[in-house]
Amino acid sequence: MDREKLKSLTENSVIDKLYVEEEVTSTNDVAKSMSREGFKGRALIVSELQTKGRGRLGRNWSSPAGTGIWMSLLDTDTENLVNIPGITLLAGLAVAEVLNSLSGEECARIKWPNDVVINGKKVCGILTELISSGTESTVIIGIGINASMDEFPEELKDKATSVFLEIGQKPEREKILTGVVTKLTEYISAYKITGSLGFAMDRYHSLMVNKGKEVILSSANGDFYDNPYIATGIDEEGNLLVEDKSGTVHTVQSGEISVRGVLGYV
Ligand code: BTX
Repeated sequence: MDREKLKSLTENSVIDKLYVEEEVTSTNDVAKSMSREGFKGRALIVSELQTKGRGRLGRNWSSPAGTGIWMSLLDTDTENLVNIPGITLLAGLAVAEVLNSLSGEECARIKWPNDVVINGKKVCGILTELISSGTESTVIIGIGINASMDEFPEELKDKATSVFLEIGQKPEREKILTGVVTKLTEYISAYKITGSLGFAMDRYHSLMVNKGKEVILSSANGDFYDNPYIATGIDEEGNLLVEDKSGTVHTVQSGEISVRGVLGYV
């Protein structure tokens, strides 16, 4: 990652601090340490390689060197952030919009709550974490985008893809990163001011891959669901709305519940 090509982010005050690393365990871990050490403001941590990239619920996130965008945006100004899961949705929207402007088509879609997919495969994953100490809290938005991989390990072949494989160009990672962080910080500011996802709702719905589709809900603790449901959209807090067979609408919070399509992942 060329630090020079990222400097507009600090010059334009999109972020206060930029850290470009060669190797870290996880950019979210670095952000957590910074928060514990008293950092105040907005920082971006980017690394060429993550040795312990993380997904949700302790899952692994494959983060090889040089071909991906592995980053965390840390923000300690959380006073007006009413709802943390909403941030994950805004990050997905920012990534999908930037990838679509690169390709010139609406090929990147959002799979609620935290993936961006192209042609049914995951091109980006998002892990938002909140660190609280006393009355203060920090939000850490970890974003992983598969940029220029031309292949994936066997276990990911069926579900993972990259910008290169789908859009056909080896993208300039710095350009995607700058676009995503700029858009995301604008969205976060709007979210803090309005306290609702209303301002992004139409755009979110138009890019939501599972909207109007049958979905299967499942959870690790084996809760019973009357599957399948139809996903009808999101509400202003970022919850998923699903309709059961009798037409009753239910609200699904992200977290322990996983959502997949009737015929597979999407
Ligand atoms: P998730 O729990 O929704 O998805 C994790 C699952 O995705 C894995 O179990 C695996 O099946 C699949 N997977 C693993 N690696 C990849 C990959 N590179 N591409 C596509 N699919 C993959 C998603 O969690 C949240 C991921 C956030 C990653 C960022 S990178 C920067 C920051 N640092 C960090 O440690 N995590 C975040």
